[in-house]
Amino acid sequence: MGKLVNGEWKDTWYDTSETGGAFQRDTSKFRSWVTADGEPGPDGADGFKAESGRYHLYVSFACPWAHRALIFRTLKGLEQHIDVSVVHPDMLGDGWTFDTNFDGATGDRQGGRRFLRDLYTGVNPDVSGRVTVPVLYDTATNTIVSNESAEIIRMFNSAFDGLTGNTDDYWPKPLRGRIEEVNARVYDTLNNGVYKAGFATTQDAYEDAVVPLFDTLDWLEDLLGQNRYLAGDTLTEADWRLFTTLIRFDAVYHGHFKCNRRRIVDYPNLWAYTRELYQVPGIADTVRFDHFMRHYHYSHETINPHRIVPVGPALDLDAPHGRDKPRDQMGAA
Ligand SMILES: N[C@@H](CCC(=O)N[C@@H](CS)C(=O)NCC(=O)O)C(=O)O
Repeated sequence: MGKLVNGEWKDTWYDTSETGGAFQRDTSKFRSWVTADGEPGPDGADGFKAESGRYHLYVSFACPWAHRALIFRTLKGLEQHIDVSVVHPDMLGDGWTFDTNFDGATGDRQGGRRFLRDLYTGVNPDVSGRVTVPVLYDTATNTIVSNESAEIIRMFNSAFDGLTGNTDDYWPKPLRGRIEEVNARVYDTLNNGVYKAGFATTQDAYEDAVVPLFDTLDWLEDLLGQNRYLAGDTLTEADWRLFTTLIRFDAVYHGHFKCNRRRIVDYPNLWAYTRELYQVPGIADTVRFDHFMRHYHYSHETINPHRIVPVGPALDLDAPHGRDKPRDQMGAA
């Protein structure tokens, strides 16, 4: 675990000394956009034209943020157009590496690099900041388009539609207000909330994270008893952003990050909903329990110094989800 300072690698853990023991996530550095015609992105940032075979996606199967990008690549039929490299699940002194001695770790299939940081310094030799996945890389100009998953999934949602003919829309105009509202709470208290709980170095900082986290799970349980999906009857990006945290919760966050008031299997609606999303065609292939069990337990030495990887809960993700039944029978699989 480390970061780049003016292009030089420093092996350091997260610093919580200035924040009362609380973990604070850095903002992503590369924020350009792929658009259908290469016009600037919605915020006016540089635009890159959507073309088949031009972009390469770097992910970790362990990482919930990278997982969003992989899911959208699948949902939108982009496999033929955007190739992928998968890092090794261990994130140790050198950060993410392209070692291949773990099933599913592909190495750098685009440029043969040794470390993910080499991709960052290759683009800007003086770059500073954390070296994170996902990364969307442009092989035509050898630059990083984006390392912000929330924006990568919006690009994948529509920019390549002209190439794929897939016009499924997970960010539909009439639901955008509702999606943003749900995303804001889910991001702060759950997607990032599990990290705030797990990386806290004081009791207060831990409790400040874990209490709102379970308030949000209770709220979602109730919401999913009334609606099939978070924004109503339509499956949207809000659901996929929640899914990548739910699918890791019982295996990793419940124990390793001490989010242990309840498990997802203890919430009938949330658990059935997790199974429903898992069973969407193509999604199960993006879910690699072996990578996330190994990554978190083995990499976070400050939390788990002996690096013992627990065997993990037995979860039946293929059990019928029953979410397509009338509301009053939902969850009763
Ligand atoms: N805001 C980024 C966050 C990505 C992120 O933090 N990824 C983690 C893996 S789960 C990472 O690569 N961490 C490396 C580090 O912090 O040094 C996004 O959503 O794309």
